[in-house]
Amino acid sequence: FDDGYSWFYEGVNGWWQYDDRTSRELEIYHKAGHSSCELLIAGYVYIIDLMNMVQSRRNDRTKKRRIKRDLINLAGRKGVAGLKIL
Ligand code: V3L
Repeated sequence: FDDGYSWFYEGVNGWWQYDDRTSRELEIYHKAGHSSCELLIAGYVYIIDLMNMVQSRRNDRTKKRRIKRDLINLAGRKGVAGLKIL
């Protein structure tokens, strides 16, 4: 975004940046003050809990990943949406 921030989800030993579309959607829900949202990511519906800052698949709530909104250059990201690109 213009302010240098983006959205990230937790991987092993680091953070993955959300894909651009999902990141933009998260930003809209966040700015509008929503406590959670449901987004389609890579073919699965995820519930993103913006209060507790975790995401999980709607049909399997047991696996939760932490998420964060952070400055891109401080986030030490692993890549974007599972792709190891800078
Ligand atoms: N965007 C894209 N893929 C996701 C997302 C998301 N927000 N959430 C989960 N997945 P789960 P390391 C991740 C993928 O939580 O080596 C990374 O993107 C998730 O992919 O049970 O552990 C990497 O591709 C996983 O493959 O819903 O850091 C991969 O893990 C699958 O959905 C390995 O990363 C199930 O995750």
